[in-house]
Amino acid sequence: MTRACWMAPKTWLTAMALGWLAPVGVVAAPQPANLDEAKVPTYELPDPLVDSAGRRVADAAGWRARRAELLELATREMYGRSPLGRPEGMHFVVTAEDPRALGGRATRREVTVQFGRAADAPRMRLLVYLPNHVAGPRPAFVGLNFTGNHATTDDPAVAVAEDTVYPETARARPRGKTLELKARGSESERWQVARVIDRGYATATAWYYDLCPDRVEGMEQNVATLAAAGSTEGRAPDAWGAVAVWAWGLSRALDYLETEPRVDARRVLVHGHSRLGKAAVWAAATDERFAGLIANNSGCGGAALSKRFLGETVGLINHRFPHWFSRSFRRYDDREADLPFDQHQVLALVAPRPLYVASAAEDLWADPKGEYLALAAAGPVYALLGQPSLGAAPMPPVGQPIATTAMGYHVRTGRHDITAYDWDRFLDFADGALAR
Ligand code: GTR
Repeated sequence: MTRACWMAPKTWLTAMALGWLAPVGVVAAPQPANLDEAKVPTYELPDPLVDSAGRRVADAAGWRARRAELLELATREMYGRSPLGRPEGMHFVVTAEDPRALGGRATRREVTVQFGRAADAPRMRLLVYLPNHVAGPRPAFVGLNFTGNHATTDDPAVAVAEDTVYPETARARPRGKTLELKARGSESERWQVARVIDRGYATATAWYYDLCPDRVEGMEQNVATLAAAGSTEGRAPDAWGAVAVWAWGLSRALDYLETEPRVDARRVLVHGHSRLGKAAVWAAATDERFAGLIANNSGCGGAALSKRFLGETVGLINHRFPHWFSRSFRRYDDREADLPFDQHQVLALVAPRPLYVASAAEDLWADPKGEYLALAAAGPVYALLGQPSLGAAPMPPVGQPIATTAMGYHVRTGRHDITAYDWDRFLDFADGALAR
């Protein structure tokens, strides 16, 4: 399973479509993925503005009640309940600071968020850059990264944590310096720190493994040790999965940013790519302190509609990543029609806050069209709350972003990734959405 994660994306797509990668000895293999738009089944999307008793939501107060109902549904049936809030004794330790980072353009701070009083409590290491050329509290982006903070920037001073280097493959590769040096900056294209700083935004990130290692045993490690919610298979059906643990960590990052005078904590956008896009979606849905959401190529369990059964499906995701969602979500494996909600309603939980969804044309696994349709179907909630939605606009062509000050979307050329093109769109959207 792990080895498969490092296949070339094309091989992945073919393998998944043909159903080759089902692990043996687990439950029956899910149906292979469909990548053909013509084979999307007929489906019905539940209306976010009609409650479980069939009553139509008429105003903002009515939406609060409906929102609570939808949040409970998505919690119980999909992401699972978080057993933790802000941990007792949580504190922040600044481990490094440089007021002249990135050639003087930024202040870099490395902060350990200690999830308890004890020095050996589980922790998350946060890397923060604050722009120097603009005064006053700045809006910010916060998101988790895949391979360690040092991978998100070429800045040579960022600490390389021993355990952050391609952990799943490190066993098969020589450990040590060469690997670390190779990893430094290896995701800098995806983070565009200088670009973000130059536009006047602060940016913060942490490595997602600090919160919950991305493997079945991860559900009993790190943050999970604070909660004793159970192992991947031993959890209560509605107990949290890894995506919810990662989302919880994003809220803790925001706790830190609330203490930073150079950040405007009321203007922090949470963002994420792929599985970390799913985590960002859930963080924005559950924590209304986030000013908005940017979900990049987040696919199944993120922005994409499950009921389209195109690309990654509920059955495939639960089969390959049994720790990501609650155990209760498995009852919808290959039964997407039975889902009492869909991802447009999870996105609607972000309303009226700014919401941007981004897709990549070749990333069929994440179902670009399903991502757009979910965003569009959240629109009526935005409209009800007095925000400009995308209305009935059809999915825009590749390379032609559409946005209002509340909702935005683009599909770019190319593969599953985050690029400078994506960041330019996110920054343009943030300028409009967070303007004061
Ligand atoms: C894939 C997974 C997707 C997406 C992606 C990623 O293997 O099927 O849901 O999360 O990984 O995170 O890059």
